[in-house]
Amino acid sequence: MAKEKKALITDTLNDNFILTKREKKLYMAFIYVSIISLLIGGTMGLLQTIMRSGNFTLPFGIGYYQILTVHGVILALVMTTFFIVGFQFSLMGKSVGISDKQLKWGWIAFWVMTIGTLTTTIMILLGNSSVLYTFYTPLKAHPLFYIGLALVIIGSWIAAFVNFRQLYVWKKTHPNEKSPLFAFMVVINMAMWVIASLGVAISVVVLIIPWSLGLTATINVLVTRTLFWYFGHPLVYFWLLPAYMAWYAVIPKIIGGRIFSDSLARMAFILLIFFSIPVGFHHQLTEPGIDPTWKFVQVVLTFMVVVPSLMTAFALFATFEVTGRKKGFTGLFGWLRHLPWKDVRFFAPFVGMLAFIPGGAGGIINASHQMNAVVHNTIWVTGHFHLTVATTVMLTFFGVGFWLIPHLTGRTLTKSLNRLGIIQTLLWTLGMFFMSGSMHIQGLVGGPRRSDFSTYGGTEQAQDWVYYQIFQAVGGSILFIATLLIVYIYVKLAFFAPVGEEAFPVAEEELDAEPTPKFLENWYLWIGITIALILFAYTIPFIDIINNSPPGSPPFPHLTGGK
Ligand code: HAS
Repeated sequence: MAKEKKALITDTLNDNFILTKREKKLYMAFIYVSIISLLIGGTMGLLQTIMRSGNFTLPFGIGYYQILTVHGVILALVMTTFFIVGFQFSLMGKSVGISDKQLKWGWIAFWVMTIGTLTTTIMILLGNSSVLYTFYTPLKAHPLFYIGLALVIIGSWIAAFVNFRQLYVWKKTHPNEKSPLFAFMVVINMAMWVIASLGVAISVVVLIIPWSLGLTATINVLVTRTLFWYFGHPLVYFWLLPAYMAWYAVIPKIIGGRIFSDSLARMAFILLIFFSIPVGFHHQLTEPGIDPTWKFVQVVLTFMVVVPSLMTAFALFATFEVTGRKKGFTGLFGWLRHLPWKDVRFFAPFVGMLAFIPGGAGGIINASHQMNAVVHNTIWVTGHFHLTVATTVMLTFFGVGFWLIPHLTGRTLTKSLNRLGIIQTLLWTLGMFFMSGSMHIQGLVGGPRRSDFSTYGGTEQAQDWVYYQIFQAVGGSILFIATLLIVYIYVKLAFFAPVGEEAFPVAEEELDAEPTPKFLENWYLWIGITIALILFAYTIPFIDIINNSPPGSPPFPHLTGGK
């Protein structure tokens, strides 16, 4: 543990660390990259919606798929990963501390991820890697595009192992003590991330990079797609879990309450690691070449992964109600009035929670096999993920930024910045209402996703879709204004707000809470069950895919087809 650290006793139940200047620098470095990414990715989003309205073409031959690739890669893969790694490091630093050596490895993680990001971005900007964030084969990018992405993943693995080490060292010095909730949650999320990203790493390093370098002439499309979605679904939980960390363990403090149940929160995270990985086939339900029995198995597992989110909804309602009643608010919904509506640190994540109600319902529709046939590959799916990741997760991350950034830079959230934050949240919500709402409806009437308007704009059906696309452009423009506003607020919070001490809210358990059962920290058991579930859901169908791939002829060669 860092020698210069002093434990600050904030509560009878919690020993929290004061973050040192040196570690704050590291955590902020990750946040800076994510803010820059938001600005670049948001601008690309605006251009896309305007292009899709049918009234605009880009200069210099810049193509629709090029900006769609920048938008997807920079927002979905880069901005999120940098924010999450930085935020999680701060949670670990706060709850279990960080040593000098771990800090050094944290910087190595940062630089590896940054070099990877720059490499990939340059390749997309040069126009030779417009393969979208899913980089489905047989679309082929420049080898450096994949090498850059591999570096981002390797960097995040380094961060993950630093986090594992941080908890391990803490455990050694606190034998028989329950690990802090933040640290427990971060380790679950990073364990899930490492297990899941192994799939995409194997696909990229073993199959795609040799093929893009011309070392192999063909590639097995279904294998690469399957490995991508083995990673792709847990990827969405990798985004969601840090938002849950804030909902379970930060929001109760902000509203003046306490954690509803430490055990429930841990159980929800354990269920999320179990069921988030063996479900990738629900992205491939319409794909030939996968046995329908195994699609059915993975659909059942997908419905299991809904359970921890329902538990989270229950815990949040309970936190809000219990806190309100303790403060003396009565009646069936009277407790709602106690919530700090004017505090953006609460308001932004709360709107994110609200968005997750339709967002989650949309996910359940997607996962329902027959209904998936209606929405798959339509712009409904784009509407779904703009409600989930771009509203629920993003608004929660924005809410975190309002206290985390000033805490790390030694400044304070002023009343006027708080007010601007509320306006920003409302603008974001309005923009998303227009954009995601019209995407959902256009999807139901058959509007395709990921489609360049110039290729289908002349068709009769496209004339009916134009109105939805105009709504999307209006929504996109409002969202762009909201993006500029959040970047402005963050720059103010990082460099210009008054110097001071902004609190790092860490929620505490009820003083008379039941002790958390020890078995909830049985890592061997949880990781063991996770691996068993993955092997159950993937082994037979994967062998099947390889054995039944048509040999030789592209684009479906046998895995061993080679040159
Ligand atoms: Fe999804 C496609 C199924 C959740 C993101 N999803 C996507 C894609 C993305 C994405 C990016 O089964 C597109 C990928 C691509 O490019 O092709 N999704 C689900 C299911 C869930 C789900 C079952 N998705 C998410 C989350 C995401 C995300 C979270 C990002 C963060 N999704 C699918 C399927 C597809 C799909 C198919 C493939 C579609 C296709 O055909 O291509 C579930 O996890 C959802 C469970 C959620 C709930 C909601 C709980 C509500 C809570 C809020 C409580 C509110 C409170 C407020 C307390 C059950 C916790 C208080 C309110 C007061 C009034 C006081």
